Amino acid sequence: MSDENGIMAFTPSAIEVAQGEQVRFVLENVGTVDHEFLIDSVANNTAHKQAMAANPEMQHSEPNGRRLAPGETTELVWRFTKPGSFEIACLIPGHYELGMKGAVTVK
Ligand SMILES: [Cu+2]
Repeated sequence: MSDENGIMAFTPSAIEVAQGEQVRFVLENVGTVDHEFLIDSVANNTAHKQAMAANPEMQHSEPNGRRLAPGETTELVWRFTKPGSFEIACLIPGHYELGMKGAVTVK
């Protein structure tokens, strides 16, 4: 998770996993502000983003998400049980629009 030069990003920004595969994401916020990592469908992330725009200080306890302060590192273990296209997103207002999203393809 980074935010250098006004560009907010996840690196890598696209991953492909096999259906049934369990992935241990090691998350590191190397940026200068808080960032989130949420795995969900694009539709769910869009709805969640609208909710956060209305309430930016919204706290999360979702199993599919983490919020990291600058310099923080954490892990999230997720098993991809369904095939399809999913998304990694940071839903802190403005971040998604500055590029903070990634594609997850489950085959
Ligand atoms: Cu962010």
